[in-house]
Amino acid sequence: MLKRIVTIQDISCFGKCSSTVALPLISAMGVEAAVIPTAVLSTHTSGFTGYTFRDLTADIPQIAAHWKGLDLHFDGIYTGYLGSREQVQIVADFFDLFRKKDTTIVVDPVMGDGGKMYAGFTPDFAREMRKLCAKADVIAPNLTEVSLLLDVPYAETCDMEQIHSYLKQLTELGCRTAVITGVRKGDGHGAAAYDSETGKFYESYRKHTPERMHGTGDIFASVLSGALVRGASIEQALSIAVNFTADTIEVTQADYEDVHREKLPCYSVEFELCIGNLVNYVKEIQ
Ligand code: PXL
Repeated sequence: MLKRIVTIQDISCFGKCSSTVALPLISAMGVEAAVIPTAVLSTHTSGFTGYTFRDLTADIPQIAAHWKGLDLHFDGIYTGYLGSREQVQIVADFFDLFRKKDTTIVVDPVMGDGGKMYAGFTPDFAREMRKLCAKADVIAPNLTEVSLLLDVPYAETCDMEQIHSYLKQLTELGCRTAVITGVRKGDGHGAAAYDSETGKFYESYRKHTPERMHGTGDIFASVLSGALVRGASIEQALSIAVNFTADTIEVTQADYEDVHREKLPCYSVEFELCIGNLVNYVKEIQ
């Protein structure tokens, strides 16, 4: 039977991230995608100025109440960028309302990148976000978000011993599995995971590229969520998410004209050119 994910994150009308990435990728993975928008922005906030921002905090409980009346069932709940600190508790209540035995909850605690918080976020947002991480099955922070969640200094690169220690500390927030994205190892770039129930660690890498590109964290978390809901193990979901994200970065680098290169960080990656790869990765899931 067709599985269904609801993703809870903003709509950035231009700049390909959050919902405009999650919806097509989840659909491409053969999973129905529903959405609760947390805010509507004219663009995302990284690299653009003058963007509009409409906060939809008040709409979320109303959407949840309507859906509860419809008795909707979700196989997955995947949350990303939240539009206000108040939304953290509202989304936690949504988990309580819709979580069933077979629901997989993935929280991407979107708060920052490159050692900096995104515009509009404050340290008390990070403290609140720990509560949502506690209620998730899987969380997928980058190293900036790890530093905010664990209240440790940010470092762009860490050795594996440090990554393993962070992964364990993240699961101590209350989730079963923690994934850290943007992990560097040798000339590789990828992600590492820890399943606190089995005590096993997993890693997956592709070749590192120095250029920063926007939207890749949302691509990773969308694909991770889709793969888990399609029945992949955490090891397989990690590998599919790392490989697809790397595919999108490589295709974008090859395709971008030099004249556009300065816009690359905020125009985001050309994931559309890799949808066929994603369909093939999903076929590998047993
Ligand atoms: O990609 C994360 C993200 C999502 N949504 C909005 C953002 C960002 C990162 O900058 O600004 C609105």
